[in-house]
Amino acid sequence: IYGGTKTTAGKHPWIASLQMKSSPRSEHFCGGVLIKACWVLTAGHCVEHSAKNLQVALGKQDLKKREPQEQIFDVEKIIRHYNYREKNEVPHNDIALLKLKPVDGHCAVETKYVKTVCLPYVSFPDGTDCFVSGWGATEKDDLSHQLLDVNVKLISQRKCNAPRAYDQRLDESMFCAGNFQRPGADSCQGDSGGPLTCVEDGFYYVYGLVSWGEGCGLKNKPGVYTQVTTFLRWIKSTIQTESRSLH
Ligand code: 4AZ
Repeated sequence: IYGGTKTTAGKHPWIASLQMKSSPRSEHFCGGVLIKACWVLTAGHCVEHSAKNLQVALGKQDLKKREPQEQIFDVEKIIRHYNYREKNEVPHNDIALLKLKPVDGHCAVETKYVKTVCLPYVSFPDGTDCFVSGWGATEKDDLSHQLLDVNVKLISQRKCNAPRAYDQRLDESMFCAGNFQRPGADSCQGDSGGPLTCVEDGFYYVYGLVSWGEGCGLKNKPGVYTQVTTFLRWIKSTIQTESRSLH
């Protein structure tokens, strides 16, 4: 996260750290977001590895520490969107679901530090103030061991597809967020797959997933996010189908 600040513990209890298993410590490579006890939403471009080498850490703040509030899971299944494509360096339909492997019959247990986020059911207007959070690159370092967040505003498709911005490279599966006037607040490498959340009536909604962008914190190049509302039917039907079938 560029231009961000350290979050207080439990401010984003749905954020997940996707890690490659390795000893002595697993390595964070992408973010994710808990939408149901056994289900984490992430970016399609985050899941090129096999499920075997993957783990999902919930309830984390500091990646360098073992924390009493953390909950760690193996991944039972990776389901990437059937229309995920990378074309001219741009990921399209950049979304995937991870099914967590239950431990003693259950997945995530709700605590102050681990909670599910709401799926959005309507669009938020341009200019809405939202949050993006993650352990990705900062203006100083290529990873932050502390969870950071920053405020970004939703930007209209018209502005973000303008010649000086992304010049028609955005499709309906994407939107931009940031600040054209005052750049610097942005997601960056390592934040991918993590949540952009917007608050309404005290409820947090996962409106976007960190997907791509030209650089980080640059003028006229805001962060690009997967538009979660475009994929609501896919998310709901996939979870329903997978939860119905017994394994
Ligand atoms: C990346 O490489 C990446 N500034 C993520 C977010 C942004 C740029 C790059 C947005 O994963």
